[in-house]
Amino acid sequence: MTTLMLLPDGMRRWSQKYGVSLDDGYAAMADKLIELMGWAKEEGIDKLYVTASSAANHSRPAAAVTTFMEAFTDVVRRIHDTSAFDFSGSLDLVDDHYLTELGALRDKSNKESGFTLHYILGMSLTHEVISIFNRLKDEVPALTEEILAANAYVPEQVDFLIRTGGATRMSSFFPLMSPYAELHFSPVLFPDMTRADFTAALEDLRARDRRFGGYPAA
Ligand code: GPP
Ligand code: MG
Repeated sequence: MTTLMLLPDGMRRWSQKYGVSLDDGYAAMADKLIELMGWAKEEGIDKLYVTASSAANHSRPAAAVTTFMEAFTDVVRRIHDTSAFDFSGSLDLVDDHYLTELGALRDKSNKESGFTLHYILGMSLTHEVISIFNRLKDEVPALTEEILAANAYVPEQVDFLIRTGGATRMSSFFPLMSPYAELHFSPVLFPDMTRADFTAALEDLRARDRRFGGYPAA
């Protein structure tokens, strides 16, 4: 089974391109995310991680934070009957009422569906490592790889990562324990993504020679 992480970037530019409000741009993101979940299921993907925000995104003006938090929460309101849902991240950065609602949606989401949508909120490698250290420093003699893995925001190895929106940087969206994640950068603004774009991204990723630091197979 393949684990995919999606960085849905480009909503502000999409809103400007089509002359609509930021709220409408993020509503288009929500629709596209639900559509993409269907494509992912068709492609045999059973776990979709979505970077809902970086830690830095939570320093945007309050109205912009509300816009993206509402849109991401709305997706879960619409899909929790048909998919499992989970979330993790720098949750201290997120308003309590969203955490309460997302927690309730997680609890009643469909655990039997065979497909999980998992949001990472407030992504930041530094926040992540610092919070793990501060939480455990009086309880364990030293940080180990096992402790990091058990407490990481993304609780498993990510195989493939797709970033839309044209930027070829990771910002702080890197999954800590996935050093061999294969990266695909798409110029498409996320709400414009088509099935063909998604297929092309997966074809590119599946063609990669994955060696995990070793020599190629003889
Ligand atoms: C950014 O779109 C998207 C989010 C806040 C979701 C998570 C962030 C990622 C970068 C994956 P935007 O508002 O930054 O649009 P633009 O890139 O057009 O400025
Ligand atoms: Mg952006």
